[in-house]
Amino acid sequence: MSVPYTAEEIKDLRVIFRSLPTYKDNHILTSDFPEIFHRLRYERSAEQVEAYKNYWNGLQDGKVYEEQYIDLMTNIYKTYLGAQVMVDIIDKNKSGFISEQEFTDLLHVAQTHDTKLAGKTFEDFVAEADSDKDGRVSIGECVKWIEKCTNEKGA
Ligand SMILES: [Ca+2]
Repeated sequence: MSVPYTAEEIKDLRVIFRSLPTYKDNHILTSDFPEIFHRLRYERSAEQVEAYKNYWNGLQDGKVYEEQYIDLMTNIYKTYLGAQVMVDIIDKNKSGFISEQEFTDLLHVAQTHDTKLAGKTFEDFVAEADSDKDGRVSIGECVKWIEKCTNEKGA
């Protein structure tokens, strides 16, 4: 997972996506997550898969669209969480800033990847991520924070 996908590999990603049991009208359902991780040869614990499922179930009625999947897959090499894509989706009310509820939802998934994120409070998040000190964490600040936290990891 250290290099971007080639055009050929992206084609393969699409083939895999479209062959999933629930694929229909350009999306899959989260019930296919164990299957897709298996086909992509991603090793994820049952707990992580469950966290992804719960997360997406809350976001878009459990649907994942093909372009979102491709975006996630092609961005994931930068940070394994695909921080930019995730945060765009997380900012549910499109305010441009991360609310406490949005942060809580994000952390629930992120901490299954990196125990360094576990136990972070919203107050920690604002203190550490708000680099322009306006008291709010913008999407850009949030992406940088995730990258910083995950890059510090030793695992
Ligand atoms: Ca800020």
